[in-house]
Amino acid sequence: MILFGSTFSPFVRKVVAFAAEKGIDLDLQPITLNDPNPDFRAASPFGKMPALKDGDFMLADSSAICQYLEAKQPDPNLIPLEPRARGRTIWWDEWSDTLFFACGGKMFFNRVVAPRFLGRDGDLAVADTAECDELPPLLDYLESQIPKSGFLVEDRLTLADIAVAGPFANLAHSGVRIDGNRYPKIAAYAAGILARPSFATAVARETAFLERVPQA
Ligand SMILES: N[C@@H](CCC(=O)N[C@@H](CS)C(=O)NCC(=O)O)C(=O)O
Repeated sequence: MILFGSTFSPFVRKVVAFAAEKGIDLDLQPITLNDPNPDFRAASPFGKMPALKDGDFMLADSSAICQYLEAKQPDPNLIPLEPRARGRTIWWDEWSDTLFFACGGKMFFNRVVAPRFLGRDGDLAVADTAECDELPPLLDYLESQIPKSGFLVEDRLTLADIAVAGPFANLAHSGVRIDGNRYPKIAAYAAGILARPSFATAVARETAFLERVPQA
């Protein structure tokens, strides 16, 4: 199976980690923003990463791809079957893809993507407002929701944790440090999930890449 994308995208990183936790081999083919690669364009009609090609089957969108992989290879189960747990898992996936990304994406785009990848200035005021005003309510909510087990749903790893913890790598790349005094659960939670081998390799590669790419 081919996955088009870059793990700098939290959506791509989510699929890479999800597949790794299931033991599914993905051939990650690097894609940049607005990439004209025809196979990628065929798999992702609106040009967004990630996109999957499995033989003659193509699919875009990280959540759709995770659902596809889960149906294709049910073990180990990462999207619970019990109705409430499943609903909560989809809630967290959605929370991360919409609310969390709407905030974190402003920091990552303006502090990293624009200056480091696109060679132009980002809007640092937008990034700063996101960090100071938009991030705290999201973190306050997450801090209130993390159970003692360290997993958001069913006290075991699910798509919820993969979706929610992954973007903390983007926050780190954007220079955001989680205050362990204010957010002790989040600090431990994000560090623990991102230390899993399913995330650690990609995140280490991203960090090493950023160290080599100069600021604009
Ligand atoms: N809901 C989609 C979002 C995908 C997405 O927005 N990806 C971004 C990168 S983080 C992208 O490809 N942006 C390129 C563009 O909008 O042209 C998913 O879960 O995969």
